[in-house]
Amino acid sequence: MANLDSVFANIVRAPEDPILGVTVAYNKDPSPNKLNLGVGAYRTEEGKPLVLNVVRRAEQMLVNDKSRVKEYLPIVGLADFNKLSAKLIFGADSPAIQENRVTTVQCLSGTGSLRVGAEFLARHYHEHTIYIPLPTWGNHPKVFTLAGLSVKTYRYYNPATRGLDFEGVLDDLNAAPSGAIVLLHACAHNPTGVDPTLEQWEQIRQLMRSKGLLPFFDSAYQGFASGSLDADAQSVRIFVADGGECVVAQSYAKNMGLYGERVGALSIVCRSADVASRVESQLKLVIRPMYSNPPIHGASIVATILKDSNMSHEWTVELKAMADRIISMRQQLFDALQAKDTPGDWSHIVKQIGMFTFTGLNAEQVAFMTREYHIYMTSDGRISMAGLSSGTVPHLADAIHAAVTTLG
Ligand code: PLA
Repeated sequence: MANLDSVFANIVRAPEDPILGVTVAYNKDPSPNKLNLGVGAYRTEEGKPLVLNVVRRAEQMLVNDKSRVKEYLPIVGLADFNKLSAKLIFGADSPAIQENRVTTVQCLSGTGSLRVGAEFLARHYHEHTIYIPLPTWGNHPKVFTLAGLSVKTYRYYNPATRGLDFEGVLDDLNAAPSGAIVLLHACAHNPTGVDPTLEQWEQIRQLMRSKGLLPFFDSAYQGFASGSLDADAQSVRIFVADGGECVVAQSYAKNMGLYGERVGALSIVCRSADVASRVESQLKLVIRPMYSNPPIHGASIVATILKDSNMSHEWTVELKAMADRIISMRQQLFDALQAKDTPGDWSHIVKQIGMFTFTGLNAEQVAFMTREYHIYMTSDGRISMAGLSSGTVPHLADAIHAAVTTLG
């Protein structure tokens, strides 16, 4: 009765998010052996979340600094953070930065940066179609559609080779209308773990520039793919080196472990300083009615670390250790499946890059692993390697073996 009286009585229950919903299901499972390999969140060998030492140190310094206050930041965020973020992705000696052709605004992590960038493009860019890779991070189409862009896909992954469908990429981008926006994963493509080589990036760049396609980079894993911040930014940097324009969304969730602090940046590289400053003035009009201005704490952590060379170095060492642990998980899982003679070719586990392995397991096999082994992962067969440890590899290998042999 009371229910019928509600003005919301007709609301239909929405499904859980395909990625974050995996954690919801995991949290409800009472099994002591349960394993969450859904969301891309780094865990230690002990299976615990990690706060980097350098982050703890920076936070301590911030807390001890009594001159710090809690005033609002400007609409575009913390100035130091923005400058340092641009340097991190474009390189300290980037001509675009030196020529003041880049505008960078602090946003709510990677997602917020993508959203602000997309809303800006929907309002001020002449072409409203954005091409996203197939497959891509599940939130991309939702973010871009809600921002007012129209989403199309380009071929990216070839399930037969478990590698890049490079011909498909080139053909589909070649067929895109001139001026269309193209979403590119800067490194560690999610969910496939398949990245173009530098030579392939160069060909993509040439094609995109010749057709006037606008690159929109999503950089959510800088440093996580190879362990090197510079190596993982190469794709972005070759596009900036040619003097052309591009849009970049950066996240510090993974590489600095600042997930819940929601720290990120949106940069727009323009042809001139004058254009960049006008673009920035319009970005402020996008941000102000959305959330007014961004939070201060996380950005202050990042700025504290990046402006100090010792702390920056300490960060790169800790980042490399995370990347290396993930790479060693790949080897351990591959070895465990080899040792069990699990049917199939599993070499893609060691070939793929970044946080995830795109296993090739189907939704039915994933459901089986969750039901029988309490292993939680997204239904597309993606495994977060960062959630795995030496102790849990055998359990996962058992589950994959059973899924493959039982369900073919
Ligand atoms: N872009 C890509 C390619 C991502 O994989 C993610 C996060 C983001 C942006 C957004 O991250 P941020 O807003 O937290 O900075 N993807 C995660 C988490 C790690 C998620 O889905 O929100 C994933 O498990 O795919």
